[in-house]
This record gives sequence, structure tokens and C-alpha cells, in this order.
Amino acid sequence: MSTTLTLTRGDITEQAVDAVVNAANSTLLGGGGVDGAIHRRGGPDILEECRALRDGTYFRGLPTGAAVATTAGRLPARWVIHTVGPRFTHQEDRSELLASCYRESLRVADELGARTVAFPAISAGIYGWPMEDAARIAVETVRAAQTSVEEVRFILFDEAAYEAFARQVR
Ligand code: AR6
Repeated sequence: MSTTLTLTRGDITEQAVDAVVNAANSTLLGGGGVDGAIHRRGGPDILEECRALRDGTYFRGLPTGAAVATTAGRLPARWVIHTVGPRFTHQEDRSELLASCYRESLRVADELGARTVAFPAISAGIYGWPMEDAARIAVETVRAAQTSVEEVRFILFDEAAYEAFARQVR
């Protein structure tokens, strides 16, 4: 079955979907950007599950390109899927790690039985990835993914991000 890609201008914490993806960091203990917004709006239950993951399986931290799910707390979603994007650098091509964030998040979504998944533009904020390239990798990877997710909704925070994704989806 094919996955529908949609683009929405807005805030990922307001999306009524099965799963929202968090552009987290390997500590899983919160940060700025999307991560800060999700923990603020979702409440303490998310952080509590993140801490438990850090005390167990991910005592070394969640690796870049990997994904793991927790409750969505008070968000209008069922789960948060935390993934760690690569920081952008001119020294090394880390595109494969960014693609892995999308693939692994969809794999976790399939395990959960999630049918609708909202993604932010992973790595394209604090981690410095050029938006045009981040959008290309996001759209190409989701299009190529083998997944039972029916709708992937990219949530773009500003007009420039929306336009970059729109150029890829056209
Ligand atoms: N909804 C949707 N998109 C948003 C929101 C929101 N509420 N807030 C920001 N964006 P970023 P990264 C956009 O920085 O680059 C954190 O500290 C933002 O404009 O959230 O992967 C983590 O803990 C940008 O286009 O994630 C890590 O340390 C995109 O979401 C680090 O930042 C991603 O920006 C991860 O950096």
C-alpha cells in the first residue's frame, strides 16, 4: 500500500496523529526546538519514560539515526518517536544518517501500529542542516520506505521550510 505525503505549516505539538516524531538528541533528556516544545506541551510523563530508557537499553544514549518510542503524554497523539538527527558538517557526508532517522522512525511506527505519523524537518534547525537538502532527503527517504503507515505529514514551522518541502513533493 502506498503512503500519502502531506505538508502542513504549523506546530508539531498540535498534530492529532498516531505518532509525532521528535528531533531529539542522544541524551533523550530534552533540549530546544521541537524537542523542547514536545516536552513542554506533552508534560512530564514523556521525560519519565525517556529517563527509564536511559537507565536501561540506552544507557550510552540513543545513537544518531536510531529511533525509539514513548508515550505522548498530554499531546493529542498516542506516541512520540524520538530520533537523533546528525549535525550538519561540511567535513563529512552524513546524509545516510539523516535518511536513517526517517526509515527507523517509520519502522518503529510500524511496530506500534501507527497509521499517521507527523515529522518535523529533522536536523534542519539547531543541527544546522541546509533546509533544501534536509527536505530532499526527507521526501526521498519516506517515498522509498517500505511501511504500513498510511499518512506521513511533514510539519513545517515556517514558510521557507514549507516551500522547500513543497518543491520536493511537486
Ligand atoms: N513544530 C514543528 N517544527 C518545529 C517546531 C515545532 N514546535 N519547533 C521548531 N521546529 P530543531 P534539530 C522546526 O532545532 O535541528 C534540540 O535541542 C525548526 O524550525 O528542533 O534536529 C534537540 O535536543 C527546524 O526547521 O531540531 C537537539 O539537541 C526543525 O523543526 C537538537 O535541538 C528542526 O529543528 C536537534 O536539532
